[in-house]
Amino acid sequence: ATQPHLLVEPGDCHDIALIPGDPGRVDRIAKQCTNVEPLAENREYKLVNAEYEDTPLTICSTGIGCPSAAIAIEELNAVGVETVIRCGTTGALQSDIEIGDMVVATAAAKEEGTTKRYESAVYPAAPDYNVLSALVDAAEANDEAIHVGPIVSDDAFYAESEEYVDDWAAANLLAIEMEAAAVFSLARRKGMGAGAICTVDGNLVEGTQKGADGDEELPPKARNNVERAITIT
Ligand code: GMP
Repeated sequence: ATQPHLLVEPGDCHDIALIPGDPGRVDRIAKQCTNVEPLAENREYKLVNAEYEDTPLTICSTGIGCPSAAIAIEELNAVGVETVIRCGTTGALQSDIEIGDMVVATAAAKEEGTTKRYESAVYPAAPDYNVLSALVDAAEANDEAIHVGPIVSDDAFYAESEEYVDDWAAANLLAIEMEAAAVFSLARRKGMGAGAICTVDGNLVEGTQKGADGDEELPPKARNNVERAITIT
């Protein structure tokens, strides 16, 4: 049946989906692909099918936050997608992580309400090992500045105060974003593969906030990296 939010049905999508948060990034990723075929567009969800170096993929935006990302994972699963890779943005929590660097998540703290509706907070939000190692290998092969480690998925962008940021930084979490916990937890529950590679768009401990400019993008090299990563998974 046609899914109520993504507006796709079984058979429409490829096995692997790249899932940025921003629907605008769907087009920017698709520009680097061939055989681009628009699938659907509704609210924050934009979907296209495409090929990157002979690998067929679906690109689907999740919107901002775990509630919206959880709907995307549920409906991608319902139409047969097997692997989801979040390629988004994140704010650095360590001073040695620079804007434009990449963060590959080995876990996501569940600082959000969505996964608690599915399971107790003791269940881990972690990527699939095969996807994780493929992302690291691909990023290293591309000579990216990458940082591999745990991140936190928060619900409240504008409540990330200095004290709050310092707390997570002291725990040696690398970065903060808003979707990975839901992506990892739901994918695990559904038996899907999941991973996340995010470009750093600000440094919260250095006081460099995410830019107000909506068209700050992944640097071209980073975008290539994200897509190369896909071909390896
Ligand atoms: O601007 C919020 C969106 O970008 C969300 O989709 C987050 O995943 C991501 N993001 C990038 N940088 C940050 C940040 O510093 N804090 C939070 N909460 N989200 C960020």
